[in-house]
Amino acid sequence: MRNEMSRRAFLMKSASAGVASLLFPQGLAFGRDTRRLTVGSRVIEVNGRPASVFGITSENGEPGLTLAPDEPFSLSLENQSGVSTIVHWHGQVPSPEMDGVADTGYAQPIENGGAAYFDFKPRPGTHWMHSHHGLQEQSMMTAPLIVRTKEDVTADVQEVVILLNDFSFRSPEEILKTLAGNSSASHAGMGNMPMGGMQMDNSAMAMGDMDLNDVTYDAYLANDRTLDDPQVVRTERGGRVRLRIINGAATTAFWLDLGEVQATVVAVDGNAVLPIIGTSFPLAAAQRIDLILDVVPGAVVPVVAVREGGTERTGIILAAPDANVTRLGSIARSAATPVDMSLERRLVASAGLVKAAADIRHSVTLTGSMSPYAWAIDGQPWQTRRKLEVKQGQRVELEFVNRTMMAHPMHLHGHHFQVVAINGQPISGAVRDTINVPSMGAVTVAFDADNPGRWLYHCHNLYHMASGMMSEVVYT
Ligand SMILES: [Cu+2]
Repeated sequence: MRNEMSRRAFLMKSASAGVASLLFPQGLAFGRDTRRLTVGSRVIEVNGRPASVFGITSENGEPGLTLAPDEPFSLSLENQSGVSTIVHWHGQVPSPEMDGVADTGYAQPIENGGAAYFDFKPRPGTHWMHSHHGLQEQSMMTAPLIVRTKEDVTADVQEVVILLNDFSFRSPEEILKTLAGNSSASHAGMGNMPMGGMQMDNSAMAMGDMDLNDVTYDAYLANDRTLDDPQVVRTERGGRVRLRIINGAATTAFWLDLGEVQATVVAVDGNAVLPIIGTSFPLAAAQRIDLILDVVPGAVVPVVAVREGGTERTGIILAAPDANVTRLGSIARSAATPVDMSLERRLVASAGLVKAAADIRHSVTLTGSMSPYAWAIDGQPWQTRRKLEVKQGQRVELEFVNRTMMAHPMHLHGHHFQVVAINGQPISGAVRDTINVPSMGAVTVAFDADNPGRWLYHCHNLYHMASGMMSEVVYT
């Protein structure tokens, strides 16, 4: 793994340095079957206005990548975005050279016009890809990454992928600058009080003392569209649909709302769970959920995602072949509650970790506040981070203690973990790669240290991560 400098790792490093195309002309380094992803820029229409965003597309121009059962993750990633970038395969657990991050030193950003090569055995499920460079994720350098199983292929189910985004006409740099500016003067000393004014939404406020929604957006998108002009998917065959929903938003947590229609949760973060039936489901940033539902003949089923604490919503429409579709609009009648742990507590992994005592326990504290806008782990920003040491083969328990007034969706790279306690209460929860740690709450996850290297773990609120809520797990 780490100690052998594999040819693949070398390819990746060469590619990162922008010389791979010279060393390994296309088609030589990899077989004819090598796939290609292109990072580019594009213009979409949001609220009737043109918006310049990034995109990641496969050979057929479709967003992201869908792999067939047993198809390797073997591809060249070509950067035509106009800027340097690096793309992380969220939910995949390759060796660290293939993880698509620069912070841990295994790879360098890919320059504009350059390419990088990736080759590993993919993990099945609903995953996604996004820039792990600067604030590009906010500008929609995000796309689905679906790895299908043989069972998926044989199931008589129509698969529908939904990628959610939060969108602003302002640049992410401007958003961060304004957030950081909130630390000054009038807000100093106000602790965790939510703020009104330009960036902080007046509706985005305190539910109790909790802070929700750092950023006010111009729109929320589902597959690039708003609910004023949504994607309409006509159902096929018997009307059974598997929704693969990805929260690719930079900061926003959503409540998924199916109205009266019941759906069955079958997987979270690409990992099967024992079925749970419901009509609404919370989804924190970076999390995924797979739902199965039936659209009966003549029916229209809006799949709506409402921003927590707000009335803004997005979504798509599922409609039986001959059903009349009426538009919903982007504002819900009443505000959604904050995303909570109600579903998390009920989730049970279909295949959890083998029962074992922890060999090592780590506890970290999530710290920071809206004012000053500074987020950290154990009070330490990335530059002075405390590294969590583990050894290969260990069962690791990692406790996140949230001492802040916001929830933080915490993501560990290179591993999936099982949720084993919420607020001190043991559960045999879901296997995931991103767990929402509630405000002033605590969550413990367990994982097997089976992927040596240095691995980021961080809050998946982009601006929290950018302002310091990131550290790493290091194999010693
Ligand atoms: Cu956070």
